[in-house]
Amino acid sequence: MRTKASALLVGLLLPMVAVVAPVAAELEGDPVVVALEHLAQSYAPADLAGVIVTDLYTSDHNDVTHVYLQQTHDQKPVSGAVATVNVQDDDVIFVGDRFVHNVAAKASGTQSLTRPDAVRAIAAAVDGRRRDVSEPTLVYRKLRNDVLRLSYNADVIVDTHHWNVWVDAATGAVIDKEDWVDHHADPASVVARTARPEQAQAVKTAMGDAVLPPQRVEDGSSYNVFPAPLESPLDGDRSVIGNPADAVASPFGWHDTDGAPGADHTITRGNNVHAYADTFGATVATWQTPRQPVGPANAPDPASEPDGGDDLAFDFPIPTYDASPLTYRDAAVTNLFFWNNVMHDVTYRYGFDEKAGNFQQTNYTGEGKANDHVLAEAQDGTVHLTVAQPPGASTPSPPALNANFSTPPDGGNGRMQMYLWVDAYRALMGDRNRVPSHQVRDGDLDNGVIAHEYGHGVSNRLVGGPSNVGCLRNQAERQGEGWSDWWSFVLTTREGDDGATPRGIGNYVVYYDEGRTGPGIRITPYSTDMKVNRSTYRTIRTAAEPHGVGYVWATMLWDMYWNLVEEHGFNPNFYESWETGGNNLAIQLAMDSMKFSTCDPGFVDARDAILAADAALTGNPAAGVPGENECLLWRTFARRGLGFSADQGDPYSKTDGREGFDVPPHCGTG
Ligand SMILES: [Ca+2]
Ligand SMILES: [Ca+2]
Ligand SMILES: [Ca+2]
Ligand SMILES: [Zn+2]
Repeated sequence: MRTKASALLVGLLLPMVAVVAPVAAELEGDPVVVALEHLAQSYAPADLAGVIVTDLYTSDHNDVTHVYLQQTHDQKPVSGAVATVNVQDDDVIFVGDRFVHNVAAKASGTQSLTRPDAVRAIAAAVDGRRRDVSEPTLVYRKLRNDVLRLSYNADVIVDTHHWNVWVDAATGAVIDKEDWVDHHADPASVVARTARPEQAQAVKTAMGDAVLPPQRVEDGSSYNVFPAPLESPLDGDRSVIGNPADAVASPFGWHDTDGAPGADHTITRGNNVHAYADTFGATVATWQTPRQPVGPANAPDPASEPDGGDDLAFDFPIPTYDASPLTYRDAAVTNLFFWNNVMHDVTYRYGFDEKAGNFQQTNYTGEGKANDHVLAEAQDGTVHLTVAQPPGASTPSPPALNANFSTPPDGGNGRMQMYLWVDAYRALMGDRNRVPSHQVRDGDLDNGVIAHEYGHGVSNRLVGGPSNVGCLRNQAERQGEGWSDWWSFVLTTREGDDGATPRGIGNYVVYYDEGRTGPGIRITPYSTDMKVNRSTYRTIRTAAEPHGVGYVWATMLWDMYWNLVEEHGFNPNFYESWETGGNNLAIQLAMDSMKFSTCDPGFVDARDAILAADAALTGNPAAGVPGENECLLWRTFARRGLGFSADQGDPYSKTDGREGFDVPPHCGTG
């Protein structure tokens, strides 16, 4: 049964009486009341007085209402003290909470700084300019050991970072900061080995195999791109794809913004993404023909939004990959536009829709916050002028070889920055035998990298609710990089593939020309074969944060994907519903579990959220009916040490966990 929270409660400070007094008849079954009554079993009334509902929505496919709550003290939010309560059929089916007991006793600090003082301190904390700092707000920041400190909080964009900073309201000392930008690569975890391009053994995918939505918008548009399931140019050639917009997720096509039939843009811009080149300081792109900066950073270069004309025909040449990517800029922007839209449409199908806080300029349903389509910046040159020399001549600035995604709260534009990749990884890793290729490769042509970056937007908006994008930031066990690597694979898997065949991340941009089976930039390639990828839960103890830790999580997700495929079959069309294939089911469980999850999940928390998602989808938790895939999921996680008796310890520590290779007794011996 669908329940709707009363508008009165949402967004207001909830009086204590709502929790402790007998519930008025008209509020019975209200998910917020159900959630607070549940928390009242563990928390004193004083700790729940003034709780704020930060987000609340109901997922259509499983009828679960997700209630995201924040503690307050003295009418100020307690940053980090949040709870996720999932309600189905008037019952609480899964809870993750980071609330604090005895808030009043743990809160401390005074406000002696003025706001201008706070702005100065926040700017100084990140070497930023004062004018770039947002209006500071007073909050209590939850620290380790549940110390709550009165702080000024604001965000500020500096270079490739979008910092969210807390400074002590009395002294201006930095208390905490987190970056809303997720970066693709972590040079320290890179191993390098490569072949010359002419030795490539590309896994060519036959044209005509492109994966397209089952219902499409017939707007006449066409794009010359690397379509799914191609991961990169190493997999095959481009082809012209017509009418690719999903009629469910993008009902007015990819160039609409007003919700009325007819394109509102003929350039690479629409409701889901605005793609353009941002080569500020574009000497990066070619050492043969140095260029002058062509405009401000984080804005379109002049004439860099390719125009498809009234026919919406986006067919631009790539004369050769050996020349500067500037020579195929329009083709690169087109591929970037296409894949951002694909990610929008696919994730929409699985519940990252308007009310769940997705990225759209206009919300056609009126739910969720709008005006936050992705700004996709191709051949981004903001910070890496230092690679403007022949590759190998000197060590380039590592940020050049990267990509990133900035995720502000719902209502703020996502920003995807795709950089150029000179052939320098091997040099960076100290491999003296590598003769660098003289290519410069463009991340805009690597669909896996684009999917990875967009995946950060999805996970950051889903975990903890759309208003809270800080739930995959601070804990040492954070899974964000894992969720993102996994996206690179689930949209590029083909009929006949299997989980044992190694797959690397980012093979194209780091010049592993054997293609998708190359080692990639993580600790090992991904594989369900324990001889290829032997990682288990304890691997995170020594793995780098965040990419190495994420690699372990993606390893488990990849196992889950293939075990579900083995059980339920493979559907090449990843747009179709969770009932049509094990891979579709894997995507659904992944998406649902992020909505279910506690803020700052450890690995056990994240595992439990997946189990709960399966129960809500295929079982009936309120009636005690388990999920159909419960034991399959337990066996999957148990094989990698995240079984029944695994203990994560503190999610903020990656060294205190204990492995468990067992399954619950009712699942047999594993
Ligand atoms: Ca930029
Ligand atoms: Ca939004
Ligand atoms: Ca731990
Ligand atoms: Zn990443």
